[in-house]
Amino acid sequence: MMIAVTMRIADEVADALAAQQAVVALESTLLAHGLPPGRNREVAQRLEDTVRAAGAIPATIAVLDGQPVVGLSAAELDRVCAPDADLVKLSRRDLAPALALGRSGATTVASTAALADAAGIGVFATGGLGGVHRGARLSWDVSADLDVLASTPVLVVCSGVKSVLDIGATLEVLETRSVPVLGYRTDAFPAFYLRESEFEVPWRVDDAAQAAAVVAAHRAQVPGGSGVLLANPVPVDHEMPRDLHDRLLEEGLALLAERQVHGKDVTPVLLEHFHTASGGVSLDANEALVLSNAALAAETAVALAGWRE
Ligand code: PSU
Ligand code: MN
Repeated sequence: MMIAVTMRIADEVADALAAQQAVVALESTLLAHGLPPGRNREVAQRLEDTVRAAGAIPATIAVLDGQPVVGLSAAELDRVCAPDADLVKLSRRDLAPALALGRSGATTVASTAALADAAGIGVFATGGLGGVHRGARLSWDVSADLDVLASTPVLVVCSGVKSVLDIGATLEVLETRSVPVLGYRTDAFPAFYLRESEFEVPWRVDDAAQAAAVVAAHRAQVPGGSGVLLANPVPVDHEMPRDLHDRLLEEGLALLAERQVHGKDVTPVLLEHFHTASGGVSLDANEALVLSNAALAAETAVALAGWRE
């Protein structure tokens, strides 16, 4: 039996998709669980404005009252960003329970990419991709984001993965799962708050047209249905000072152990520690990098739309 996905696609997004115009998906977990109330609503607006300024239509995605919504209205963004929103963090495995039980939740990279693909959107911008956690050998904590990238033909534009992860192991999984990894104007894989990790990217592109060409070739000529990762370092002016970063990371990891934080709470707890303990420095970095990724995603989506003409 086929069950139709009863997602709601905003008119503007549906029109743009029908006309094969550029659309960029945006996720809601970074708003609801990655940024503090107030600031999250400002960033949500700036993200959408940035996508529009680059000539694409934004589609922020969440699940509201059991329905996937692709292209949140202003009122729905208010709801997702409200201090008392109390939204569940929904990965792809959580979608069916949320839909069937009529719940509301914010979507991660994994669930946003899956819903974007189902809606026909091929380009998605976020801050940092989830990955293999430190100590995963014992905890088995590997983000579902990697699995979805391996099986969903969406371009994900991000600033690499958070330095709280095991970056080398994350890159190994991406290689195993045949996900092309492109560095945007960089030879080093970025580490979210930091422009460079100690790991190289396998491929480098220097403009959105090159990124679009790789995505087009991957989709049209390479068998298999994996996505593509475009890694764009945090803008130079907003990179965190490395010593501050290293100190907060050490503290954050100790905090996780002390409070015995596991599973999907790990990322929000760490981000919160960075934001409060850095006096806002990490918040500025986080905002700057997601905005930069939204702009690059929109530029690439515009180039891809031109490719089809
Ligand atoms: N980027 C940000 N802030 C975030 C995230 C990304 O700037 O909060 C979220 C994404 O939704 C990503 C999630 O999917 O962190 C990873 O969570 P986990 O490690 O539990 O899979
Ligand atoms: Mn996890």
